[in-house]
Parts: sequence; C-alpha cells; structure tokens
Amino acid sequence: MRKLALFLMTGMFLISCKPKTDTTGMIHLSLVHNWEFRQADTGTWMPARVPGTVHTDLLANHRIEDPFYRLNERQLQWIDKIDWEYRTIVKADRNLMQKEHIDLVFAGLDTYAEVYLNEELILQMDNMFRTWRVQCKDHLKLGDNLLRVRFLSPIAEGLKKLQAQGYPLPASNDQSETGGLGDQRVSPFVRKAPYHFGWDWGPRLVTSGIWRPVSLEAWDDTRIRDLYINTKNLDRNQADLEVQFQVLASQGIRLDARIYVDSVQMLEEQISLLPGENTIALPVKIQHPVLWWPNGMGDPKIYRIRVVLGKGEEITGEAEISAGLRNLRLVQDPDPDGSGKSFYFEVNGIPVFARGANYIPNDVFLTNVTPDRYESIIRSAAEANMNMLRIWGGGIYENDLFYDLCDQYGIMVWQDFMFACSMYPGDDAFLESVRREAIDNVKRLRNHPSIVLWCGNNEIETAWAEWDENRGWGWKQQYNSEQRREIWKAYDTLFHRILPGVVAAYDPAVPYWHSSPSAGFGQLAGYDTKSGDMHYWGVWHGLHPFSDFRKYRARFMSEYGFQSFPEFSSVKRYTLPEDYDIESEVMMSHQRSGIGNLRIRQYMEPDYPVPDDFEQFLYVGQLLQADAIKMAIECHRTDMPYCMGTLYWQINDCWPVASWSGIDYYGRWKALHYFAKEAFKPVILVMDEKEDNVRVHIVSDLPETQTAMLVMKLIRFDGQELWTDSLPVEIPARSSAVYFEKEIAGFGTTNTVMVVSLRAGDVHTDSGFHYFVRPKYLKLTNPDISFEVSETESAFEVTLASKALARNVFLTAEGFGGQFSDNFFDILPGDHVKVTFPRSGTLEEFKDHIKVLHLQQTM
Ligand code: BMA
Repeated sequence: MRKLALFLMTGMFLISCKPKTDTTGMIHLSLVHNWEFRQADTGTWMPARVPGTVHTDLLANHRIEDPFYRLNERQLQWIDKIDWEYRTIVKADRNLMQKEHIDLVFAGLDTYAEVYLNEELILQMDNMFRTWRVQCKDHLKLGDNLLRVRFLSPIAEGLKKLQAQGYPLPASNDQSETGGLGDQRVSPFVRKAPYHFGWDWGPRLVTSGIWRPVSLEAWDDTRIRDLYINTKNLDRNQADLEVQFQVLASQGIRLDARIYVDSVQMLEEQISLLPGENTIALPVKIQHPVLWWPNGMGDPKIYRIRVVLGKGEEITGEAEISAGLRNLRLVQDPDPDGSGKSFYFEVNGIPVFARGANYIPNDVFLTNVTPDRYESIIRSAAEANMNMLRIWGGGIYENDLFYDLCDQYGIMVWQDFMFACSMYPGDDAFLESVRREAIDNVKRLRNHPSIVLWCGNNEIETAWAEWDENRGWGWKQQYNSEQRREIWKAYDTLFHRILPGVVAAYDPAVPYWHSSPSAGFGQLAGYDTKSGDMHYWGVWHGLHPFSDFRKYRARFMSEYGFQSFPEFSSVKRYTLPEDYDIESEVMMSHQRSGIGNLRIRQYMEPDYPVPDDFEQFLYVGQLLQADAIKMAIECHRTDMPYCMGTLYWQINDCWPVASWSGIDYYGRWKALHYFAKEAFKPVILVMDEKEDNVRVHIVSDLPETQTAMLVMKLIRFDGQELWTDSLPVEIPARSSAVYFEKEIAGFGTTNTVMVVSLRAGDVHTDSGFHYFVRPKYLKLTNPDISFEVSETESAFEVTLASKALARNVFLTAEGFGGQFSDNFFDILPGDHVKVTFPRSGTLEEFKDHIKVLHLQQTM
C-alpha cells in the first residue's frame, strides 16, 4: 500500500496530458503518458512507453539487449512465459466527472489482459485485434485513479487452449522449438499476430503490451459512432450516397442533422432519437463527383465528410471521416470456351492490371513503426509504380495511417483477415471472438477507397485441400475422421460463413474471397487452374528455372518470390566481422528459411560467378533475386488480359534478415525494388527469347492508344554499334503484343547487348537491354567508371561515365541517409548516367563515401 501511495504521489509530478474538449463538449483524455511496468507482482516498477510492448520497454530500461542483434533473440524467450503489469494514474477533474457518460477505450491490447480501475476488475480481453470500450464512470473518483493492466502470458493461455482442444492444430511457421515449447504450437489458439510466433522470414518474439492508444471519452447527450458512407449509385454526373451512423442518445430527443462534404453543407434534416442506440441513414447527392483512382490511372480524390448534430447553434454530436468514391467489381466472367474464369478488379468501369507486392508488418515490435516508416514504405510502393499491396494474413489489420496513405497514393489494398498457414479451433468462444474482431476491423476500415478485397486467409484452403485426398500439405492425414470433420467444420464456419457474413453486412460494396490462393469454392488451387488467384512457388521451393514463370500461367498471381540478403551496410548493423559468412551461426539465425542459403547458391551457380567475397556475394544475390522477379513480372504482364495481376512476395521486412523482400528492414531498396520500379512502369518493353528468335513485346496499361517509335540497336561492349533498326508502332490501350522478332544466330553474342527504346515524339518512355547469354558468360572488361558529383538545393547529383559496358552498377554512400534515385543499372560505353541522392553533409564528404561495385569485379 505504501508503494502505491508513493506511486500516486510521484504520478502527480509527472507530465500530465491535457484533456481535449471538442465543439460538442465531448472530452477526449489521452492516457498514453506516465505509465510504468514490471514483471507482475514482483520486481521494481520501471518507466514504460504506451503504445508499446514489454520487449521494447525492457530494452529502453537496459534490462535486455537489442533483440535483433546477432543471436540475442534466443536469450529473450522467457519474456512470453510470464505475466506483466502496467499502471498509470488517471486524473479525473470536475469537468470530467460531471459528464454523464465516461468510457475507457483501448484501441488494442496484446493480448490476454485484465484491466483494473482503482483495483476493481473492469475488463478482460483475449484478442489483440479488437477494440475495447467499457463504461467506467462508476469506478472513477475525483482526483487520482489507478489504472492497471495485467498481461497474462500468451503462451500459458495458449497452452490451456491447446490442452482443451485435446489434439494439436497445424501451424507450419510457429517456431515453438525456439521458444522452448517443443512441438506445442499455441499460435492457432491465440488471436494475436501470427508472425510473432516466428515465420520463415521472422524471429520468434511473442510480445505483450498496450499496442494502440488508450483514452477516456466523456460526453453528455449524444455520441456518434460508426460513420459510414455507402455509395448507392455512382456515375460521372452524380453520386448517390447514404450517410450511415449510429447515435447513442441519453434521452429521447429531436435534433438537426447536418452533413458537410469538403466543408460544404449538403443536407439538413431533423432526426428523432430514442434513448439508447439509434441507426440513422441520410441521403446525400454529389453532383459531378470526382472519383478515386488507383496509382497511374488518375488522382485519388479524397472527400472529407462531416456529420453534425445539434439544436440551433448548439452542437451536441460531431463526427468526420475521409472517403473516396469509386465503383468496384471483382470480375469473374466465364471464358468464352468455358474453360475458366477471369479474375480482375474493375475500378470505375475500367479493368485494372494489379501491379504490386505482398506486405507484412514493418516490425516485430509494432509500436516502433513511426509515421515516417509507414510513409516511406507506401511511398516506395507508389514510386515503384505499384497500384496494389496485399496485406497478408499472418500479420495485423494495419493502423489507420497505413490505409490513409494507401488512399492518398492510390495503392489498392487486398486485405486478408488475420489467418495464415494454420487450422483454427471451432469452439463457440473462439468463433465469437473472431466474429467480433472482424466486425471491429471491417467497420474501422470500410470507408477507405483503397480496400478492394477482403480475403479470408492465406494458403489454408490449399494446405488442407478438403476436395482432394491426395493434395495439400499432408495436414489432414494426421487426424482421425472425427477430428478431420471437426477441423474442417471450424474452417467452413469461419471462412465460408462468419467472415463473408460480416463483409456482406458491414461493407457490401467490397468483394470477399475466401482464401488465397483459391480456384473458387469447391475447387483446388494448383498450378493448372484457369480461375481464381495463384501462388506460384515452383521457382524457389520447386527448383524450377526462372523461365518457368512463363509456363505457369495464372489469372491473378498473388504470390511468388525469391530470396536475397540485405546489402552489406545493413548486415553490418546486426553482425560482427567474425559473422561475415552466410553459413555463420549469426547469419543463419537471420535466415529463417531452412532451404534459403541452399536455394540461393543453387540458382546462382548456373547464372553468376559465385563470389568468395562476402560483400560481393550479397550483391550478386540481390541481382539474382531482381532478375527472377523482373522476369516473373514481365511474364505476367505480357500475359495480360489472361493474367490481370502480379504481386510478388514480399515488399518489406520486420527485422534484419535474409528474405524475399525488395526493401530491407532499414528501408534500403534492394536491387529488386529498383528493377520492379522499371518492370511496373505503365508502358514497358519486354525482350525475351523464343525458340531461335529474340522478341520485343510492348505492354501498355494506359487507357488510350499510343503512337511511338521503337528504336533498336545492337552494341558491342566496347561501344561499337553493330546494327540498328527502327519501327513506328501503334500501341492499343491496355494491351500486350510482340512487335519485333529477329533470329539470334549470327546476331547476339557474349559481348553484345541489344538496346531497345521507345520514343513518343521527343519523349523517351522506356528502354531495355537484352543480353544473349547468362551473366556469368558475358565477356565483360573493366569499364573504368568515373563519376562527378554536383549539388542542387535538395540533392547531390552523381554523373557516371564508363569506357566499356558496365553491368549492374551498384552505388553506396555508407553513413548517408537516403537512397540513390536509380541503382544496379547498366552504363553503355560513352554514355552518361545521372542519379540523385538526398542532400546531407558536404559534397566532399559525400563524394568520399561513394563506393561503386559492378558485375565485372565479381568475375
Ligand atoms: C508464402 C507466404 C508466407 C511465406 C512465403 C515464403 O506462402 O504466404 O507464408 O513466408 O510464402 O515461404
């Protein structure tokens, strides 16, 4: 008790957060300050950050070492086995206490938590993905109030559930062994981000904590919630909207409702409220609406829509949201010959080829992801000409900011529900928890025009393979018939009833797809399906050659990938020089795919010289990955309109690791991201070889026909031009075709490159290089690269020149934040290439830190 009194006293001296009162008189009191934490019931209280996690608080208090450094993760496995507690003082002043209603709102608690207000238990939670709100006026007193949250070990709770189930459930990526749990995999039972339990690109760090903001909300008469814009009809001339919301009213009352669109009042109407919850729907028409468009198709217009309730001048309730107007369809039309079905998104009546990647959470410690990091990843996606990200089901339903940014940058979101690579329990409590979780998140996110699909899960349908005894990942065969029936029933209930039911009820304009990949209900996805979406892992897992990306066709390719390491300057941040070997214990611990290093070598050997030098090995590995994914993207795009989407695995990382990512944990673009930027341009040239010929394809995602000139050259590595030809071309809107073919014999050799460019008038729209042999057989000579640096107000400009052909020139400026506007590019002899880098420090310093690596050096 003495300790508590002391804490209450010291609490008074800590910075307190000022309550904010809005125009309606509603008080918002943010409770993210002055928290302390400790191991439950014992130990000393230490300062804590909210939102935060136990791990990050232990680190900040120097109780543990950096979890991402070398092998430290292994020492931290005790943290998830015990309980933790957090506390703060809530100061309730007269103003607050006079309010009729006071709610305590937790936007997210990870995961099993008991909340005590003045030592009375007021809330128990068991689902990280839900929002929790509890009326707490009866438990609050004027002055200081102790708010305490006790987090129960997610492992101890999970083990109880596993025991209750009586048999284990499959969870392929749960690294229970690392956690000291043997084969007891608890992740399917715990509604918590699945990747926290480990993945084939992630560590096992099972967090607890107050991971989203917490606040008090106090009001008197009315409170508006769940404001939702339901687009009834939308065309060029008019948008017919239904503005829906709930009003909680203390008493029966008549009020004026006003609706503003971008600050212009569009409607005023009297509404009658009954005491309690009221559902209101008001019609609003916008003349000549401005539509929301995906990146590259037009501006992503965002409207601000505000609802105000009141009487005369007095405002009693107010709510505002952002929304975008777009017509959306997932088109699955039967093919004319009846063999399959299309699978593409149509936005505002226009078919969209989806160009993008899969996305995982940006950190194992979610509260370390700053707004800048969110901005950086979404901007990187947009800069790389992407128009879609798939929020993969093993992570989280992202923060609002993520979707705001996707709305602004025109990035469509394929949103999985958080289920991946596991089967799940089917007891009533679990199913009800998931139903509530789905409602919370669909309601929270449904006004974002960027969300174009709700998808049940990642890879579970294909792993279980209910419709074919001999297919799947060998899961179902482990169970007796009764267990199998039980497990499938849970799956069927979750993904074919509960989740689609929630989407239909709360976000009817957005389609639901039950699993990725899937060929459709009752059919199995595989490499031979002509419907649905596909994950093609023949390249990588199946050791297929890169050229098989052309062979395995899909209507929509939602996953495929190839690994690489982060660049050397990134690797240095989590290793010591003695670890500089991809097989060292530390590097292996930052490589979670059992076959990862083997595969990289297996694919590198036939294509590239395999460098002994560690730094060069990392560099060549990145080129290999970039080649693979570039080829895949080109195959999928040239196969349009049969194929209408390509999303590679994966855009980002959640810690420093070898993985399939195109951007490493520290935000550095790998060769892949630069290559993807080129391959995702709206109009691209694709060169490939078929039988004895080299071919030039042009793919256009543009909405109108283009006329252009195709200029082609054959250049020897010493600069000699051996051949040239040009061809006027007309490129139809949204098309893919071959425009030129030439026999290779007597043309392409080991020391020549075919350079093709496309010019529309004076504008150079794309260019591409085609080499006729694998990189390791290229007869490269020392290109003798020279460079000059100049500066503008915001950037350094580096101009490079080379005497002979320079292949895959990789620039680094270690110690300088930011990245080069282009990298891993080729320089033709006699040509100049100019790249920029964000300016910081002096020009001289920057120049001294520039390092140039190119392929010939690895030979
Ligand atoms: C896909 C994903 C992830 C995995 C990746 C690489 O199947 O859905 O589960 O990390 O492959 O193996």
